[in-house]
Amino acid sequence: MPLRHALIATAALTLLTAAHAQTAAPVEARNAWVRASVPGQSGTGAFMTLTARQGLRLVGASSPVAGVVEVHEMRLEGDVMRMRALPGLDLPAGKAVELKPGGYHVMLLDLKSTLAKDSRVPLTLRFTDARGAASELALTVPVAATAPGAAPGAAADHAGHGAHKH
Ligand SMILES: [Cu+2]
Repeated sequence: MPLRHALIATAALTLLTAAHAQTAAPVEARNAWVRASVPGQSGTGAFMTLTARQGLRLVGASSPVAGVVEVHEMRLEGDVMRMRALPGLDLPAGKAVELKPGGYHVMLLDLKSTLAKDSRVPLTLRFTDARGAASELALTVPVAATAPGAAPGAAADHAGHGAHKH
């Protein structure tokens, strides 16, 4: 039955393609973290450094812990910090783009629960390339109060931590 064989071959090829796409992520995400929230808080930010292998655009994201996830920019307008949603964030090939407090971030809105420090949050980023082809990167992001491994001086609240050494 040649037709049946052809169908099976097509299915196998599709599976191989999917597996390959998972191992060769189009974007590397480093130092990802989500800022912990307090009870009643409706939104929080996710931060990371993204490096795309080929030019891509971050066009959206989703997470089971948030009703809405947007790509945001925070910047100073006059002397007021304002946040706005971006239709997309360009990731030039091979260039590290930093998403950090006070700058670009992924905004989790309509939080469905409190995000406790040291828990983890699934976050899927969506990209398109120059031809409009879509890709995704699924992350599991640690929740923290401040940026993990922040450079000395970057975290102003270190003073309150005492002298615990592990
Ligand atoms: Cu925001």
